[in-house]
Formats: sequence, C-alpha cells, structure tokens
Amino acid sequence: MDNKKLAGEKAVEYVTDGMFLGLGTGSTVYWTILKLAELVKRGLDIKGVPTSKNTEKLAKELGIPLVSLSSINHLDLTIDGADEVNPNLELIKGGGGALLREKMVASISESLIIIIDESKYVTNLGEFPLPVEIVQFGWEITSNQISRLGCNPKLRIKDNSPFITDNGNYILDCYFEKIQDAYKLNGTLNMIPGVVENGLFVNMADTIVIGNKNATIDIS
Ligand code: ABF
Repeated sequence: MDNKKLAGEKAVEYVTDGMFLGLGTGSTVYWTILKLAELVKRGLDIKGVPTSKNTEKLAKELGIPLVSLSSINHLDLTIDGADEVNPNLELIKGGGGALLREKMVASISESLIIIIDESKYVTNLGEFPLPVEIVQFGWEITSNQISRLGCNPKLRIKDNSPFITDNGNYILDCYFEKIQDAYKLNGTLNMIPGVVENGLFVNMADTIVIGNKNATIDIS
C-alpha cells in the first residue's frame, strides 16, 4: 500500500466523536480526508476546519461538516502533512503554499499530528527549501534581507507568474541546505519587515505518523 495512504489513514485512529478537527493540505492528508468522509457517512460526528481552499473544496465535496476558523477558539486535533521532519519533531511545511493558515490552525489545536512517508524524516532540516510567505510590496527588499541569514531565496513561480497564496501574498523558497537552529531562525525570520510567516513549525507537533511499507511508526 502507498506509504502516504498508510500514514493518512492511520491518523484517523486518533479521531473521536465530537471533535473539532483541523484538516491540512497535501496529498497525504488527502487520504485522511477520504477516510474521515467514509466514517462521517457512517455517523462519525466531527466538524472540520480546512487550512486551504483546496482542502475546503475537497471536504465539502465529500460531505465533511465544516466550520470557519473565526467561529471557534480551539481545535481538539489537527492532522496535516509536512515537507521535512527532524527527530525533535521540528517541521518544514509550506511546499503546498498554505503554511500561514496551517500554522494558524495548528496554533489553536490541542494536538497536532503530522503524517508523512519515510522520505521526509530527516536528521537535519534544510535540504527542502524553506517556504516563507511575504507581502508583495517591495518583495525584493524582503528577499535581500532574508538572504543575509545565509540562504538563497527564490520567488515561487506558477504558470510563469509569481505564485499567489490564498491570502494574496508571495512565497519565497529559501535554500538554506542545513538548518541548525530552527527555533532561532523561526523567530529571526518573522522579525523581518515584509515577512508574514515562515514554514518552520517548532514546538508544535505532538505526534508524527510515518507510513513505512506496511507499518506506521508513531513518534511522540
Ligand atoms: C502541507 O503538506 C504542506 O505544509 C506540505 O508542503 C504538504 C506536504 O504535502 P504532501 O503530503 O503532499 O507530501 O501541509
């Protein structure tokens, strides 16, 4: 079975009746949402908060009841994917361009479960370029400021134009190669004028579910 499908479906075991759930973005969470929709049809009572327009569309099509983030002040559990995870459960997220909403949803969740295939479990973060969401105004200045932290920022392009997030911002993919101190870099990045949010999730994940051949490994 596909390792992403393994991890995505395994995460549903953490869901109980009456939960308010953060529903992440990406191809691994896709399997979680499919499984949840199946259980909702059989009576599972959950309310979902999507982290992107794509997730909202999929959940609506599958009949998962949704609530808006502004109507609640906490979530019981968020299930989401990631681009890299290190042994400290620090993450790089945002490859799908939804990092700001993902981080906001994760920040009000009592528990955050990250689902990945084993290729994303790494010793050091940084081989995957760190997505940083920035405002469009003066983006070149913001990019120069970020480059002084020791990386090579690249404006994310889609269909030959700058990629625009659900929030109307740009994304810089920042090539650090190796990130030694994710906690410090997270704070430093967010102090730069023009930076909206970055894809480092530090001290947020509680459990990582790794789909690995025919087994899953829960690290928490
Ligand atoms: C999303 O999951 C993003 O933060 C991250 O880029 C993506 C990983 O995608 P996939 O599960 O498709 O590998 O939450």
